[in-house]
Amino acid sequence: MTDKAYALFEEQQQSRGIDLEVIKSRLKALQIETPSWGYGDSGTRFKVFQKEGVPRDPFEKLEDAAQVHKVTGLCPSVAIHIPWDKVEDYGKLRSHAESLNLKIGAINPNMFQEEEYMLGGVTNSDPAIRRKTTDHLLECVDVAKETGSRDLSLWFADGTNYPGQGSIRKRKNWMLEALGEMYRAMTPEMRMLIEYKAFEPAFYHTDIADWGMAYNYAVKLGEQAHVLVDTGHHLPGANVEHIVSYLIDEGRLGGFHFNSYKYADDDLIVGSINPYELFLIFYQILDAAESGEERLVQAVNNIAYMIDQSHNIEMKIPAMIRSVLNVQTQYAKALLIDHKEVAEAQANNDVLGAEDAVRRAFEFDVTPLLHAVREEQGLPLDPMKAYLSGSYGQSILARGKGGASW
Ligand code: LRH
Ligand code: MN
Ligand code: MN
Repeated sequence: MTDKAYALFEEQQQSRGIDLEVIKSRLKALQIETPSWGYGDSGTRFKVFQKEGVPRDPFEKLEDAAQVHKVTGLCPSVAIHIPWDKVEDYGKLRSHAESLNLKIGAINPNMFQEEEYMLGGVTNSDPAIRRKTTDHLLECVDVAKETGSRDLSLWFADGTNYPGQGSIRKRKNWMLEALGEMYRAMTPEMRMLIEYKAFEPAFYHTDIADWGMAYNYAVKLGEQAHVLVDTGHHLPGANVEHIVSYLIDEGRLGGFHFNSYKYADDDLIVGSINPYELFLIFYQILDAAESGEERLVQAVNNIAYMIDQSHNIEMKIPAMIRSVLNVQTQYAKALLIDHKEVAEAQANNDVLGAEDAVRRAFEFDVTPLLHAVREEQGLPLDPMKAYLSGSYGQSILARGKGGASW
């Protein structure tokens, strides 16, 4: 059945001049980092729900992440958040990850959950609070050294709720001061990924509100600083794929925090609300890669794909499996775009032809392709089914309720 479906798919794609061997090897190279906090209990400001079987510490979070990698083959690294994942010995956490066939990925400092941060961390008007926050950033550089992590991803909750509450210009410069101090502490291999967010928890102004501000900081800091695009952090209607393309061309797209939103920073499963946007993001990435220009190919190769979601009502591990499979599916579809056809239509000012060449790839059913890739990699054809029919989900129930939460 699978063979027959693949043979048909192959015939269909061959007739379009698509080389499936190249596409399969690109699919096998896709890596998506999962976040430690996506395995813990989470909720909204109204309630954090306690689920049975949630990991009780960072070691157990890695064990759950290993299950996602085991059935999908897509997630060899896990981002951690400090101090949510603070441990005595990061070498031990790293070894634990390695014993599970995983690596520790991006280090995320937490600058929003202490009383002192109410009016800001690095942009607080109190120099002692700015110092404390900057010290935490420096501590995270040390953690990255111990875990062998390349990326430090920074999201700042800093902002104000009312006009006049703070000096926007002073805060801008305090931000640069703190980032600069951290930047200078990094090793040459490390990267600083600067995340932006339009609003929330600050509702009047946010110190790094959009990609332009993040980009400006990155340029001021140096080559090791890049922009992190969290797909849920834009105002409704923003053209995220435009931002992606612009940043790739500037060599400053550090990576993604993937999730979905309907209204704002909803942190829903990536691809669950607007899969076409995800597909179009990959279209821009592949368009840059296809150009063959060395600087663009390099920019694309350096993009870190990460999930950033809060699974409030879902079972954590299956929610993560669904998420990475959704990313894989949209990537597979984008790989079917015939870039030559698009370029020809563009050259002829054939608006509808160009749109059709892009959209048509989205409309293919890539199931046979994904099955073939998984089969060749010795992975279960249906990763979700494989996880749900295994015993791990049952075995973790012994952890009880009241696991780690953010
Ligand atoms: C808050 C947020 C942000 C960070 C994450 C840890 O908006 O979701 O995206 O990356 O918390
Ligand atoms: Mn994020
Ligand atoms: Mn967010």
